[in-house]
Amino acid sequence: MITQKRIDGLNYLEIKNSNATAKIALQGAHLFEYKRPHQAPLIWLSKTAQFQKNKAIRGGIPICWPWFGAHPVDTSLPNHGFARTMEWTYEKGEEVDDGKTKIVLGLKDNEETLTLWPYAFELTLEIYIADTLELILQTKNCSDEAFEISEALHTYFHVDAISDTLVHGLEGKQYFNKLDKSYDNVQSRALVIENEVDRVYFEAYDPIEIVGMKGKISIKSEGSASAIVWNPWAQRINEMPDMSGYKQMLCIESGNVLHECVKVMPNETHLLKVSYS
Ligand code: TA6
Repeated sequence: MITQKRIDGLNYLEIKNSNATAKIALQGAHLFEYKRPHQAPLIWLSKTAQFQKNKAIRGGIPICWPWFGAHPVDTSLPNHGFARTMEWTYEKGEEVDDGKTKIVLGLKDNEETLTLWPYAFELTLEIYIADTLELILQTKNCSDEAFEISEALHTYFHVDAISDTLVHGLEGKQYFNKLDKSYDNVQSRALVIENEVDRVYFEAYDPIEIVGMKGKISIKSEGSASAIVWNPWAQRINEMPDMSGYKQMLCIESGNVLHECVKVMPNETHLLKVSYS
């Protein structure tokens, strides 16, 4: 069942089937809840998250596009691009299988996007709500010249206790440490989060597992070269009024950022796929 609802300033879809329930805001095509019966939530949402126009929701799966982080040239432009704060069109919603609902949302270039980024495009997000959660982000270049994008599905995962959490699948990968701007780092063993972490791992093609005391989350990606890991920890969280509870969250983001950005030729479509279970 798909119901259109409203929370504070935002419209959203509520999806219920025999496997899961989910909530997706039309602003940003932003999934902010996904739950399975009798299981801990997979996705984290800040208790102080704000549901406001032109503001990204703190938690869930923000879509960073067509640039990730600060704009490479003009830092006055919005952090993580504009897709996460614009209103998307709800194109389709149907139960495609027993316990599996497909939602399709779209965003096309318009007067506002063209002032921020001078290309014609069609962005489509397919979300499959079932016993696994799958997202497919398609970027179609509708202009007559090639463009480059950096992008990420900036997923906030729920963890029981960050201090008892291990991340597998990044061993041996080189990473950029955003905190001290160093590039010459290699992940020697499973990652333990004990402090503020903000890193981009390169050539991160292997599945990633977040392992906690009570269970594990498995992340599989396609069309994604970079994995971003972020936890703001105690100090930084104080700078973000809409963020509370860093001990129960961990962002592991699939995307293509920094030198792993993607060039899309005219009429071509690039796909970024993730599945979480
Ligand atoms: O993905 C990690 C990151 O780029 C961090 O540097 C951190 O600032 C975070 O995203 C959140 O960004 P936001 O614009 O949502 O506050």
